[in-house]
Amino acid sequence: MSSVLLQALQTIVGESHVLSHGDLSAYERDWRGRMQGKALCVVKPRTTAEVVQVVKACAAAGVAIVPQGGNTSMVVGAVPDTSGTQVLLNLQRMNQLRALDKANLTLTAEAGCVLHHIQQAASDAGLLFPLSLASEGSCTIGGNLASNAGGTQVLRYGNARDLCLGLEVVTAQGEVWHGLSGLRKDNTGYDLRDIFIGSEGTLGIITAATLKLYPQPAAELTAWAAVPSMSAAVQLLGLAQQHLGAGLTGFEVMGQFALQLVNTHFPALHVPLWQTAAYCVLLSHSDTESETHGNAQLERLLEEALNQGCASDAVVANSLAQGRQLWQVRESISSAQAAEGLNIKHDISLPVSAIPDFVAHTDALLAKEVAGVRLVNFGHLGDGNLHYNVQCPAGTDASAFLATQEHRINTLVYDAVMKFSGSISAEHGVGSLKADTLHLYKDPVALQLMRSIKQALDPQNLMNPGRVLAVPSVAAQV
Ligand code: FAD
Ligand code: 2HG
Ligand code: ZN
Repeated sequence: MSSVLLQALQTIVGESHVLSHGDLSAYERDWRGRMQGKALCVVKPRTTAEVVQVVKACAAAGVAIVPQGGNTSMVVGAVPDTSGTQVLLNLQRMNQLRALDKANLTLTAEAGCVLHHIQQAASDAGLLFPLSLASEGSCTIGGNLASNAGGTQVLRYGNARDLCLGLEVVTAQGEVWHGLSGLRKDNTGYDLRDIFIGSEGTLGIITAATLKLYPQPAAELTAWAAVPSMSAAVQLLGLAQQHLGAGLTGFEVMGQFALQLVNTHFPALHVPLWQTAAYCVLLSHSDTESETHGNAQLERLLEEALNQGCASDAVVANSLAQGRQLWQVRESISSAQAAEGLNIKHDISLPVSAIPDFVAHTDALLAKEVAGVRLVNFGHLGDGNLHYNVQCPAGTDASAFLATQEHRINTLVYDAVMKFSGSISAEHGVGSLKADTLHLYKDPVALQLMRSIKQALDPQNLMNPGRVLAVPSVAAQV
């Protein structure tokens, strides 16, 4: 059967775009090195019509499909399992910009367009596409929407869901939903777009999207501040909101050990003030008037923060280039963590007001329960989103540590997240890493509704099976 399917897929997309031999680790291994899968083959369609044919051929053969964009998922969402039976559908060849409507402030792009190219196309037209992630040089807009990505400008512009007006989707049955509307208002029933956004490839294949654009700000300014504690960081956030209003586009917090890792693994980068305080904050301000006006506002904010004691020191970038260097430090934390070794990630969401108590409680709990554990705590504080990550004790074997401690650490952290009314995924999604955990922390009625949607849209369970909703065990089915 599999050789018949392989031949059918070769006929649809062309022989050279079906890969089944050689080193396929770029497709089969996830970015974090948590999973090495094995695909039946990697299929790279060029058009929506080809995706339709691929989906129909797989459905007829009863073969599962794993959609993949840039393969930067943090939750093992986009690589096949180890069975060698799943077709990996890589969308990277679907990389055309279909339209840019300046008056409507919209851009329509195919799913495989790399995020950075979309940002560039908007900028070339004198506009802004504000979705911004450290992986933007390789992640795709299809992957961003499928995982409802967040990033560093959510505070001002929202997450991927908020930036999307319409979708084109190939359903699990191989039909095309032509939903590429550029409408900002459309109350004609259930919002199908919002069902596919964040569905992590489990309901259908996103083949194109119509995205919201914004005017470019007159000036972009960046500041870095050392802060004595997490509660001081939250106090500084409040001040920044008061002083900068909608101009505050990003507010990131970085713990000392996270910055130490950047300092160690990227010695060419200058990491300011990291040795002087428990945390540093990076904030960006998009001013609609001018650089001089924006700078003056930032200076006033920082002066007040220093006076109130919620910052102990601060620098304002004196050029766009210097601002970019500060952001590079922040965006290198994930790679520095990877260079330090395998690790445990907790991409958690909390009410901003609860974050200082959550951190005090959970830092102490982990220090007591897991001797020597190293916390890499950073994230999008302005959105209430922490990357509360865990590195094994120095000098220990990371794989062995994860094998024995990951489940226990996850339970400690996620139970604490629940205690403080949070969520176990803020922006990375569930993937396969959290699929077995979700049912412990999600409302049972919500889970039942999600299963009903999955059953209605993908009754054969062929779209990225085992992601988001774990396959129920036989015992659970009876
Ligand atoms: P993939 O990893 O290929 O896929 C992600 C999920 O979407 C998978 O479940 C996959 O099956 C599905 N999928 C992909 N394409 C499609 C499609 N066309 N149709 C249907 N389903 C599809 N995430 C954040 O939210 N914020 C961050 O700040 C952030 N920073 C990151 C920094 C680094 C260094 C890295 C490596 C990752 C980061 N991520 C972040 C995680 C990741 O980059 C994002 O989730 C990104 O949106 C994934 O895009 P991708 O194209 O790589 O998708
Ligand atoms: C970021 O904010 C990403 O840099 C990655 O979401 C977070 O590595 C992580 O845990
Ligand atoms: Zn993040």
